[in-house]
Amino acid sequence: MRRTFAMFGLCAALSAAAAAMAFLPNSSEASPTETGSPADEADSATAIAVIQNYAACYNEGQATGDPGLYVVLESTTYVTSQGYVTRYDRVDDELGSPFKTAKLLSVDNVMLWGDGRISADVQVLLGPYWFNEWRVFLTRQGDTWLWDQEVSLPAHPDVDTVAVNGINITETKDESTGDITYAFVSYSGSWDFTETDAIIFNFTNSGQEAHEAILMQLPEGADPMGLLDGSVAFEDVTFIGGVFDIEPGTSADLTVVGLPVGTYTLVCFFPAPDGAPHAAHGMIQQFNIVAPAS
Ligand SMILES: [Cu+2]
Repeated sequence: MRRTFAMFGLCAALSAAAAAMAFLPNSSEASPTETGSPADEADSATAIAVIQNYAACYNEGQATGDPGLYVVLESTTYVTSQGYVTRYDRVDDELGSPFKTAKLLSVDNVMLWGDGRISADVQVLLGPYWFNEWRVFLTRQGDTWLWDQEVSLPAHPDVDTVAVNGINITETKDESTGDITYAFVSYSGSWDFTETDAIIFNFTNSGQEAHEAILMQLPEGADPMGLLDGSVAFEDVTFIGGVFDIEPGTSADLTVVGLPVGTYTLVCFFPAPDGAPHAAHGMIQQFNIVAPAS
């Protein structure tokens, strides 16, 4: 049974356990192969309440400039998994999060696990367009359930039409100079994609290095190379979403809903062997969302 939520909830302090103390989630890519056991109604209600509260605190934390409101609801394991040594580092960083809202769309399939954790499958919109589907694990600390892990699940946005656009990531070495050119290559041969309810960009890494694909919108008419020479400031860039750490030989999805007609940019900032970002060696690509032919 899928619970859906029409509105943002209220952020409540769930317990006094936490001392005073973004979502650029570094979710693990592998889908879980094992399953837990189905939760009963009481445990399901608990998990749903904890997740609703976390989302509410995320929104309040972003709106008020106090990310501590939700970082306090995260386990140490989670904070560390996001690349931070302490909660304070994470709070500092979250102040600059490009995703000011997390809209919880549904919570489903609550399960109990042998390690004492509880999970639920969650659909959430980060910012206006970036659709994420995660299995969220909660861990118990004293009388509080904390946000412990996100595992990416295949995205199934609840919309009428979903388009899938395949994008290959290639590395081409010039044998005479040794220089490597990196590229996003559209399977369809076109960088015009028709506007629709949801679009899944499926990236396949055909190279030998890890890559990322960050989706952003630059100021109207800006030259994307301006991201590299500083003539386009990051403050003027709108981050839409992204997939991070696409290992060689793997593929990863980036799902957006309701992305409007316009020009967008895909970019990878991972460093090439010469230390420059891949973007400086070709891994920066603009595309258009175009209106459907009438
Ligand atoms: Cu790259």
